[in-house]
Amino acid sequence: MTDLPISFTAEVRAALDQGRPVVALESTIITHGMPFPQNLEMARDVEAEIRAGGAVPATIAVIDGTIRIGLDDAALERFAQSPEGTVMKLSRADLAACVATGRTGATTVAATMICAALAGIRVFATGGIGGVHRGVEDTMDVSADLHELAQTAVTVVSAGAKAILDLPRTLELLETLGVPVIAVGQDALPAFWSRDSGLPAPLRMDDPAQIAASARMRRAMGLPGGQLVVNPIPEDAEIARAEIMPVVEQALADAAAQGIAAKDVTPFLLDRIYALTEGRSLVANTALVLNNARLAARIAAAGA
Ligand code: PSU
Ligand code: MN
Repeated sequence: MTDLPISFTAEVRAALDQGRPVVALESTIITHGMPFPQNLEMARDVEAEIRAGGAVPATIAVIDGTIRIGLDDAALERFAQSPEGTVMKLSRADLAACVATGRTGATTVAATMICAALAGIRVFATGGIGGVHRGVEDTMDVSADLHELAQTAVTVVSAGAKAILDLPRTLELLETLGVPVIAVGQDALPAFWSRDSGLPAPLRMDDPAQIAASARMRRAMGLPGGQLVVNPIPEDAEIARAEIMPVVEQALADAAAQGIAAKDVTPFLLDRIYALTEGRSLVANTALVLNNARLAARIAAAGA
């Protein structure tokens, strides 16, 4: 049996041992989702938001082959400033390979869920999840995040999925995979920068205690897998659909023209949209991550 190389910050270890609420955070959003220095500011602010909500934040990454549960400020800064191509973007397919070969990588939603579950953390806050890409009939590009939600028991708090994705197909696949998609405070599925995707969300729960109870019930029933919470971006930070859609179309056209594929698709689109909105998309992105952190702390405190 190979020992698992996993290490915890003292703060996270103590909270888990004492049964206090802990919220996991991903690191790909830092290395591949936002530019420096806004990524570092976001990473620090989101941790502060979780602490203010009475929970302990645990940003997750792999450093030199060790799964790290909780990053200190020096590690956050190292990730935030990492030159392009030096930190792997880890999902289910390459997490173990990265650890076994002593490399360094940032965890996506899928890989963060795996590490959180290994660490005994049941709630995770992020911005957006990966999904079924538009044009999937040609590319077969479906994020491993969806299949992870089907098999790993972590409640993921997101602001929905971006309009760069095929949202109806993303919802269909989540239903097929048996993943509950739970909107908070409204009936509509939120679409990341916009509060309303134009699609109804399959489930709605306005009370964090219901979301926690639903996670416990899945465990009691022996149902594997997690839950996807979709929390609308705060109104004052929203970019309306009519405004963001042409930008999304432009970014998608640019990706097609440049032949962007596989793991590079999502980071490329995020970067293009940032440039095309002159930074507005990033302001919205940061606001919704903080909003998700607040909700995740409440779900963790309610005993998910
Ligand atoms: N969507 C966002 N922001 C992000 C990501 C997705 O709005 O930062 C990141 C997350 O880490 C997510 C990953 O898990 O991209 C999905 O990548 P892919 O589409 O290659 O599976
Ligand atoms: Mn993909």
